[in-house]
Amino acid sequence: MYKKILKLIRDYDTIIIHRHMNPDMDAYGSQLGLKRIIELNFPTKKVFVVGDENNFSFLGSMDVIDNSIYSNALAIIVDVAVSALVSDDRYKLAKHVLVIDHHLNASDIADTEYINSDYIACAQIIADIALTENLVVDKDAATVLFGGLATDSGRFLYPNTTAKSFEIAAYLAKEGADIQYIYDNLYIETLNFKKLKGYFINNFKTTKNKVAYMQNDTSVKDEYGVTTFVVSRAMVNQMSGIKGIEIWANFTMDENGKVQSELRSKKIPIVDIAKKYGGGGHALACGCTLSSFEDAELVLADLDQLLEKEIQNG
Ligand SMILES: [Mn+2]
Repeated sequence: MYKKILKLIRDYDTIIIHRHMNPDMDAYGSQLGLKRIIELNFPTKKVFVVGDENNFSFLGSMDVIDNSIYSNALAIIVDVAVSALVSDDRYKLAKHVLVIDHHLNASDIADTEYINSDYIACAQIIADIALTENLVVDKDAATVLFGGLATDSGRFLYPNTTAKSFEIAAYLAKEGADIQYIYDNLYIETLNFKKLKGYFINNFKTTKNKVAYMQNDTSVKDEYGVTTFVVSRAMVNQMSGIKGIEIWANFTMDENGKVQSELRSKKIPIVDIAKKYGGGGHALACGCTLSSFEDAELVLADLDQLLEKEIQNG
């Protein structure tokens, strides 16, 4: 399959690389790393990267290109396979669409696809292509790819971190990846963000059977100068990793008066409770949108009930 990917790259003079919206470091790293590798190994080709930007833009900037550039181009889409999530839908203008991803979803946009969910990061796939096919990789490419690998694996912590993940990490380190640069940027936080974490740790409550929870009205985001998304999604896991806490939930009032609810569990599946309230997600990490904090009490009662049953069943 890697040979087929390389043939496609060889066949096109212009290549535009896309990835998902709200890019994480794996999306950025896969995109920018692949761009650099193509430039190093096929110097006559024109390679562009497009999409929305955010805090991770320190890894590299996006190109602003005209629609006409797509007409004879190959579009490569990394770290995402479905149309609804791709940033910049002009890939549809390209002559051929190649998807390289490690999520479970089947692609609805690919002319050619390589999807391998055994790989913990898309960056691991890109690096493996370079390693297997003996492509030149420099410090810049290795650094951004290492960033993708380190973050999508939870700093080599998540269960599907494999020997292959470390093999690729070692390869990228040998090629000069600036690991310190990546970690320096990952572990730096704003003072407000750090203080907001402290607020969570000091103020969460627990139900009878120890569901940890927070209910945040809009004053929290105002006081700490952050978005609702940060209070809701970025803070939920301040209640994780605590002995005796199996389930935790974060309820945050948004600008429309709805309560954004993030539900998490160590081992007991909770997604059916999220679904009961119109939400969904993964078995142990899910969410729903509620009309009020009164409804949040209902969700908490259901989660508490679930733990009650667990306790009874031993
Ligand atoms: Mn990824």
